[in-house]
Amino acid sequence: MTGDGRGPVPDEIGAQDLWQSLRGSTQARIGLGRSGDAQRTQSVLEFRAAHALARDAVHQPLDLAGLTSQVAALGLGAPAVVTSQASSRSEYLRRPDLGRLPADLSAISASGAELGFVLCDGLSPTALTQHGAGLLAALAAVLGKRYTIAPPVIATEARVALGDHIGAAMGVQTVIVLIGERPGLSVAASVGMYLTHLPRPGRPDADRNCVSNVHPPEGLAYTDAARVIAGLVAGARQLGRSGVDLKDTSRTDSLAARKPQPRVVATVAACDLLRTLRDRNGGLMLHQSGGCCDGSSPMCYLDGEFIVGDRDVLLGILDLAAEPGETPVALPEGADAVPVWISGPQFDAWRHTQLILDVVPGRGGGFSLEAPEGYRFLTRSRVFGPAELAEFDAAPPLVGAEVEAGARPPVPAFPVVVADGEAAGAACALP
Ligand code: B12
Repeated sequence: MTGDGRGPVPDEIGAQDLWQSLRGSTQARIGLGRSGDAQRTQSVLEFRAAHALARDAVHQPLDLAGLTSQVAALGLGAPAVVTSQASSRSEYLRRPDLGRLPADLSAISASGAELGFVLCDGLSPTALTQHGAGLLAALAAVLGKRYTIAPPVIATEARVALGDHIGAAMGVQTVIVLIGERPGLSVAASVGMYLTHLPRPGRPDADRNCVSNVHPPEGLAYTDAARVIAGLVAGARQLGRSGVDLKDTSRTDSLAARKPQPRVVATVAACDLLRTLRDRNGGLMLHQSGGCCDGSSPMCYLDGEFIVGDRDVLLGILDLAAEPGETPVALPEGADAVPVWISGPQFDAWRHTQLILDVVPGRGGGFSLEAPEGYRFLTRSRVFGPAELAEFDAAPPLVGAEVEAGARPPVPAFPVVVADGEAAGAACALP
């Protein structure tokens, strides 16, 4: 541009390449140039088209029949359909307060489930029509393995806070509202998710967490959004609340390169046997004590049956709900969690190796729960490389006294279930 502001458009002064590379990193309208004193016709037309799309997205009614049948097909139960006290789209836009109050919730049955999903048209029914069912499917795939999920609810002329009434009527511990976000001039069909733990009417926004801009391919992908929500759900359950005290750690956890490998992983076969034992007996724990005879095998006990010593080392917590190759989003809870302990002296001998819990035919150690099953647990080992060992310097494992005092290990940044021991690099079984 020239000093009087009437100069040539940016590309005429050779700046085109600069603007092009900047445009690649934002959907904002930057470096549009001008024609004389006016904007270029192309920019004006593009702006008007985006504005028309945004207006249409607000006013276009939700495809309720289509969404209801797509949601019903997900196998979460027949969705209930409710509406707010706003009696029309026009009233909804003029009276946000009415969009936060339910007209009638009698279609909802209290399920007592851990999680509930509410799909709300919000300010972009178009967004829900485009993304609602796909996003819900991704959420259910990740969360359905760990939590009970109530039949979904679809709400029209709805604002975020309507989810508090609906969540309370569903009787769920945590409600997740999927809602069409106010359209902007770069995206008209984007879904926001608002998570509220222990929902009840009157909750302020400070009690919620928001995950916004779900609109693949440009925005957040469904699976990434589900991963963030899974971390928030686990965090809310541990904390007992959502909102400003609950932080999203999923993005920092994804800095996997800076995190140590888990010290213990399990094969699919070991997890299958653990699940069988868990289903029959209840929560489990494993302990590798060292010494002779049974001591060289990992012993499987009912959780709490073996008294852990102050100097015993917690190698990790196996997750019986985890899939092979899946990177955990949170520490496992309840009977899915199997802590793996090793005695202090054994740890000193094996601290340079990753332990891979496996299963072989045979008879388990005397007190170990798998003894009558015709299989026994076996620990294989993979020697850590120098870079991996360096990562451990910053993250020493917890000992019994620390866990007793309430400490919890970090969420592993790598998969903890492996297809088989050899594929995981196991050199041998521990002697
Ligand atoms: C409109 C808007 C606002 C308006 C809301 C006014 C109103 N009465 O509607 C105002 C300007 C007040 C606002 C303020 C804030 N906002 Co705002 N807001 C938006 C926006 C542009 C659209 C939201 C929307 O369409 N919601 C759907 C409609 C249908 O819901 P609604 O019931 O009508 O509106 C409710 C929610 O939108 C909610 N809300 C708005 N912002 C936020 C932020 C958080 C963290 C929560 C829990 C709720 C919330 O407040 C409304 C009233 O209850 C989004 C951008 C986006 N892509 O979604 C950002 C967005 C949601 N806001 C954001 C933030 C950070 C805030 C503030 C914390 C900013 C600040 N530092 O003060 C505050 C928090 C306000 C609050 N309610 O607690 C972030 C959230 C980031 C995150 N993942 O947590 C977003 C995604 C913008 C961004 N990309 O950074 N916001």
